Amino acid sequence: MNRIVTLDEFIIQRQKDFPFASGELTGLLRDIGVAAKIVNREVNKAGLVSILGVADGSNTSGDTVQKLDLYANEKLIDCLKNSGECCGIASEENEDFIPIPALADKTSKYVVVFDPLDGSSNIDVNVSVGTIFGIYRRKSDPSGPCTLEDFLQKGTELVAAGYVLYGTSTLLVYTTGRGVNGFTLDPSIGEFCLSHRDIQIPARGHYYSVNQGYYLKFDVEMRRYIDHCSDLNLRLRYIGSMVSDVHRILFQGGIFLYPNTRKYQHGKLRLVYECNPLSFVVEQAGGKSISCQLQRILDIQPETLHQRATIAIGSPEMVDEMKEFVEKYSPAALY
Ligand code: P6P
Repeated sequence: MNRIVTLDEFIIQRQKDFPFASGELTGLLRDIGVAAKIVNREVNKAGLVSILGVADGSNTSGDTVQKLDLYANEKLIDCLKNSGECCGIASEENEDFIPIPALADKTSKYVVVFDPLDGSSNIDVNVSVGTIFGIYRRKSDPSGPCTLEDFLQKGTELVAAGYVLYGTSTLLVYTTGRGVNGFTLDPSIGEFCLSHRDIQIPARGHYYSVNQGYYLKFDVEMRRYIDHCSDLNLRLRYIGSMVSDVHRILFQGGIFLYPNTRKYQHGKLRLVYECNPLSFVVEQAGGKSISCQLQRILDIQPETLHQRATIAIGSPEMVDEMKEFVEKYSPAALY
């Protein structure tokens, strides 16, 4: 039986890969692991305590905010604030970024972006939800507070990214740009333990994941590609929680699509704290991630914190195929 490798141990082992590492990134990743354990504890008993149900508000996305969203947001912010390892936070639940004053003699060089509880509409029906996070090096003057520019960096600038999936088990998957590894929470010892080493996405898979209910609202090229998936007898799997849907695609192969619709003309999903971190993970596992206008997600320059993007993410051969359909059938391609 393989020896248990905890998340902390793994992060510290891997820190040696970075000769100039000062331990701050290590500390940040560990803080996110702690926050994930705290959120997991509440997610797992959400049905028993009064944090179910809808909080009286909506977030910057206009989504109705579930109490567990707020709880997860608070815990992540608290853990990151107390660590002194980051100088700023941007969250789906907060209109503006949150500068974090330096502790004593520390000047942190990182900022963190996250969606504290993605897929929260699934909470009350006991379907898996997740946390998505990304870590950037700050670009602003380290002697002062962080600025918006620190958060509006391309995904290619990500130092680390990952997600926590609160499902049948609680799994933390992350990358620091040297491959992707997964850690399953062992509740008996309260530790995330290495369970999926060096995750590689299959070149193609049997699944496609899209909200078929919007089919008639998609552009013709996307409808043609979705018809192609159906013609191939691929299986449609759509949970309505991006982390869960992308996680299946990462592990079993396939493609996840959220194209533009009449309601979401630039797509629904958020570029900075949903699409970019998951795209970094999937690319590091050998996959691809592009917008439905065929731009590599990680190359898109964010203009605003809560900017939306269309996305096609997953197995490289399937993303390439989708690209061919767009090139062949989009009206722009016909002229
Ligand atoms: P729709 C959850 O609200 C979310 O932001 C993503 O996690 C998910 O992929 C998407 O929205 C689902 O959106 O329009 O299909 O309900």
